[in-house]
Amino acid sequence: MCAGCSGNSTDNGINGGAVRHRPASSPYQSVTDYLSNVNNFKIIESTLREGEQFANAFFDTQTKVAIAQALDSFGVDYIELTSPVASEKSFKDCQLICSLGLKAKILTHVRCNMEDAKAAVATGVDGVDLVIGTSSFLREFSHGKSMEYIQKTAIEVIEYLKGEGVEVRFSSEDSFRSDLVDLLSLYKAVDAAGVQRVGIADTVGGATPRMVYDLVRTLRGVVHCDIETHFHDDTGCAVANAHAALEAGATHIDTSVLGIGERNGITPLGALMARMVVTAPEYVKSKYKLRELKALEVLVADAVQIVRRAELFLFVLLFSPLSQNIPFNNPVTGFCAFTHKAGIHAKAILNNPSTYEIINPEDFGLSRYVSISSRITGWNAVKSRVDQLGLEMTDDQVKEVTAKIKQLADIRPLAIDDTDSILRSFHAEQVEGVMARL
Ligand code: HCA
Ligand code: CU
Repeated sequence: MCAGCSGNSTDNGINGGAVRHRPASSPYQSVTDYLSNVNNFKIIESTLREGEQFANAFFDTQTKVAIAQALDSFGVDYIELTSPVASEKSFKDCQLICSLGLKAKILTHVRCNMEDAKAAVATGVDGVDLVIGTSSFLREFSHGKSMEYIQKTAIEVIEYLKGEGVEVRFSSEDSFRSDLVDLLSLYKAVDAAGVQRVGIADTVGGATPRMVYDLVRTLRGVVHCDIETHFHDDTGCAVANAHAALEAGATHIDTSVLGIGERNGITPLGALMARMVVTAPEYVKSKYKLRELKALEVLVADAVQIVRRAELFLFVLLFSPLSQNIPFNNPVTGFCAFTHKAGIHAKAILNNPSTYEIINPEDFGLSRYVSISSRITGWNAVKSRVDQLGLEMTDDQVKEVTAKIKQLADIRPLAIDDTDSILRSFHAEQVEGVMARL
């Protein structure tokens, strides 16, 4: 909801009744073949691991606990934590979060070696996410290990972890720039060794949905275990790639709140919810507490101060303090995500919100806002506001006052309060005129 308009949402009670589906004749139906998991996927939430790699992130213990509890309440399946070998505090915080008794399974993310695996087990996690770079870039310029060495170590570490009774996932960094034959043989071997999941990661954010579909589909034919996917957003494809991965048979998607992570981060939890609530509404609405999304995002955004101070000042000045730290055009929770402005849009929205909305804001505990304070405002939207304010006006009068609003909005930006004053004084003048004539 727009800030200037808190509490003034033009919700005329038709939201709930709106039927939100594609016209029967549309060729663009979502693909639900035997491979697809769009109706049945799990979230591995990595705000407390990948998110800690975000440039601005510093989570103290209390903040980590608050984020873990909020994620758990929202309904994510897994919470992934920073490696316990990263620092003493990381180890202790991991132990603490494991002891909270959350419904979500707790994972930690470690390099594929015995020392890290042992530290992970010592924290009491439910599962361990193993990772090693397999692309020629990383093998040559990062760890310097051969594929044979990677496979041998992986099997040893997996066997150790299985013996300890924890869930195991094996993933390769930079999967999309790794040799396909190498990658598939490695995954076949770790699958045979009994991992619960293999993971593929677009570490540099260079993959397209088509590349993702092809790789996941190929992998689906090679391994029996679940398939987790991890997409960086350097080229803006992270949500689309996650969707393509599910269509191709992936079972788990990595997310972080607001997408925070290394560089510009990974698939954002909220944007994925927006995508999937449209693709698989029953599944998403029954599984995740969508109404808690905004509070969760505010919690994380505040913890990392996503908006720089100067911008923050401007935001507070212009918009609601509630949305100050969430990017303005964020799916669902951005301040203008459900704001309708052009007269043509406003008119249709007031008749049926599905005309210009693919998502129902009420599913997320939010409201739409129909802007009536600009030069592109139409009289239908103004009429709806007039009715809300309880001012009696004929259609001709509404058209006249709309012309006044547009005239003023041509000169300067108007806030909702300005527009309401124009409506009220115009109404008062009309009433006085009638009285004077009596
Ligand atoms: C990194 C590691 C990782 C790991 C992903 C995974 C990546 O920070 O480089 O474990 O699947 O993007 O490759 O986040
Ligand atoms: Cu990553």
